[in-house]
Amino acid sequence: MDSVEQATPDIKQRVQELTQILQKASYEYYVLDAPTIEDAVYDRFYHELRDLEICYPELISPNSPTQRVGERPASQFISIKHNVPLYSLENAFGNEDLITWEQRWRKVEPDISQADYVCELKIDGSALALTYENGLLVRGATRGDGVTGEDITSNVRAIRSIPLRLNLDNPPPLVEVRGEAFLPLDTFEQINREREQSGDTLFANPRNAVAGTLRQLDARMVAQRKPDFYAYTLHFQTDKIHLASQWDALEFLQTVGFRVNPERQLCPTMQDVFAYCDRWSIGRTQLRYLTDGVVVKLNSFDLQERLGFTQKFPRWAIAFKYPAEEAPTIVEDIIFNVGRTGAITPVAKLRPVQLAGTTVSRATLHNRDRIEELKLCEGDTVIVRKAGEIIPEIVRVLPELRPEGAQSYEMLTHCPECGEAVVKPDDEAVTRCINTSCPAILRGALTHWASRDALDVNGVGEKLVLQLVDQGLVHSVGDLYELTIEQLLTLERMGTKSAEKIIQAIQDSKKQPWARVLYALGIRHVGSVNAQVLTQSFPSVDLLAQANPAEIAQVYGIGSEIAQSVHGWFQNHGNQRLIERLRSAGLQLVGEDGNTPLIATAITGKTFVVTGTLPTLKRDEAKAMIQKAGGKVTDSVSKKTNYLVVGEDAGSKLEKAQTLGVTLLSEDEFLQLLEPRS
Ligand code: 1X8
Repeated sequence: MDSVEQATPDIKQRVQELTQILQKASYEYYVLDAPTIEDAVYDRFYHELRDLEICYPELISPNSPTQRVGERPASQFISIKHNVPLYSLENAFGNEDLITWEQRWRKVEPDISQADYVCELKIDGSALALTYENGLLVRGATRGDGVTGEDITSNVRAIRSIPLRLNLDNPPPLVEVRGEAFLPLDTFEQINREREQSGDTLFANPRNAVAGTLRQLDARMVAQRKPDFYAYTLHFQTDKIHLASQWDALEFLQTVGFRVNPERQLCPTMQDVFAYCDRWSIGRTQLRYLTDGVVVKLNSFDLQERLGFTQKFPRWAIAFKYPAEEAPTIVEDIIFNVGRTGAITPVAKLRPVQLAGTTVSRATLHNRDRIEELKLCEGDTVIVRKAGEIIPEIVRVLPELRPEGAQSYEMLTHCPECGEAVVKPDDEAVTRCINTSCPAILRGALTHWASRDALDVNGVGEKLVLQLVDQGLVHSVGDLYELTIEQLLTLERMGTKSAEKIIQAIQDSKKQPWARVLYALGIRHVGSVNAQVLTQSFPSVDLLAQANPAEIAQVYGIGSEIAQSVHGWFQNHGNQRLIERLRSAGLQLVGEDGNTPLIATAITGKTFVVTGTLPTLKRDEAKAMIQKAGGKVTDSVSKKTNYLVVGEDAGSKLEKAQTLGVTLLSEDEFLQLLEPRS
C-alpha cells in the first residue's frame, strides 16, 4: 500500500468503517459470546486497518481496535484517588443476618412497604474502577483501599470484554463503571500448568492469579492470560439519561457494551432472596468462574440514596457469603520438596480429612515467610481450606489446641538432599538449593527432560531416574545419550527387553524437534508455549544463544524477565557444555523447514519489505528467499521493519523507510546477507 501525503476522505471513511466493523465483531465475540464473523475475516479487516494506520498515523484513534495492547511496558504504577470511593460490603453468613439487615434498613425508612431486591453473584476476582470521558475509556484503576487505587489503564485496555468506547450516541462527559475482573477456571488452570512447566511458583487461586496478572507491567502478558470482566455498578451525572434502579443500570451497562452477569435476578421479597442464595450454593460449583457469595442490593436508586452509607458500608446492600470449604485437622510433619529449579517448598503432612469432596492429606506452606507467619508447631491443629484451589492450604493455626512443649517448625538451612547451604535472596520469597550437582535438582531435570511435553522418552520416569542417579550412572542430561544396555542391566529388576526398549526410546528422542528440546532444557520461565514462540523467532540454538536480552524480548509474548532468564542460561559454562554434548549426540538444535535444516543467516528473525524493480531478482523471488531463510516479509514499512530491499523506481515506501531510519539494502547487499553465518 503506497501512502500519499494526506489521507483522502475515502481513506478516512474506510478507517471509520473498519473501526466500527471490528468493534462490533469484538463485542459479539468477547461480550456476547456469539461471533458473527470468522476469525480469518476479522484478521483481514484488522490488518487492513492496521496497514492504513501505519501509513496515516494521524488517523489512529485511541479507541481503535489496534490500540488495545501497547508495546511498551510500564515501569511502575501510579497511585490515583477514585472519583467515587469503592465501598466494601457488610457480610451476611446466613438467612438470619439477611433478616437483621432488612429490619435495620426498614428502621431507617419505616414508610416503605414493598421493596424489590436485586441478587447478583459475588465474583471472586479483583474489583476495577473504569473512567469514561465523553464515552472513551481514559482510565482503569484497581480498588486499592477503596479511596486510592493504582492506575493500570494499559492493562485494563488489554481485557477484551471491556469496551474502549461506550456504545452511546451522546455520552455523558464522565461515566464511572465498576466491576470485577476475573480469570475463568479453565484459564486459571492452564496458567498454573504453564507455570509448573516453567518452574514458577503456582498461583494459589484464581483471585491471586487475576490480581497478579493486573499488576503485570507488560500489558501483552495481560492480553495473553485473557482475564474477563463483569460490570455491576454505574455512576454518571447527566440529565439526559434517567435510570431508576440497579436493574435498569445493569441493563444499561449491557447495552453500552459491557458483559453483565446473566445470573442476576429481581427478587420482590426476602423469601425470593433466600431461594436465590440457596439455589446458587449448589449451582455455583457448575460455573466457569469462582463465586464466594451473593450480593443483595435494594433495587430502587431513590431508596438507595435515602438510606446512604454507614462509616464503612452502604446500608442498601449486603454480601451473603457461602461458607468456605474449610476443616480442622492436625499437622503430622513438615517435609521439604526440592524442585528441579532448586526451589524448596515446605509441605505439611496432615492427618487425612474430607474436604470439598476429596481427602486432603497434604497442604502447601508455600515458603519460609508463610511458616513464620503461621508460627506452626509440631502437632498443631490447623484449619485447611480448599476453595476451587488446586492445592489445599493452611489458613490458620489454633494455638489453644497446641500440645504442651511442642517444638516450632523452622525453615531448613541446608538442602535435605545434598546437605549444601540453601539461599534465600531478600527480594524473593523462595528458598533455593543452588548446588548444580544436587541429586534432587538432577532428578528433576532428568524427569522433566523425559516428560511427555518435553522429549517424551518412554520408560524414563521418576523411578528409573531415581535409580540412575543413585547408582551414579547419570550425572547430567547429556549422560543419558551414552547409557548402554549393560549399564541398565546392573539396575535392580531390569530385564534385557526393558533395557533395550529404554535405550531405543532415548535414541528416538534425538528426533524430537528443536522447540521440544528448548522446553526440555528446563530454563526458568520457558514452558512449552514460550519454547514454541521462541523457536519461531530463533530457529536455531546458536541464534538464541547469541541473542541479547533486548533481542529476545522483541518476540511477541516474551517479556524482559523471560528474556533475561534465557540469556542468563546460555551464559553459564556448564550449560554451554551441555549444548555441545547434545549437539554431538545428534539432537535437533535447529528448526525444520520442510525436511531441510534451516541455515541461519543474518536474515533469520528479521522483518523485510521489498520495493521497486531489482536488477536481477523478481520481487516475489526475493520475498521467497527471505521467508526460506526464516525472515518475515510485510507489505508496508513501519517501526518494526528491519530492512527495506530497494530497486529502481521505489516510491513512498523508500521515503517512509528513510524517515523511520530503516536500513536500506541493494540487491547485492541483500544477497550478501543471505550467506550463512559462520
Ligand atoms: C463486590 C462485588 C460485587 C458484585 C459482584 N462481585 C463482587 N465481587 C456485584 O454487585 N454484582 S459488589 C462488590 C462491592 O461493592 N464491594
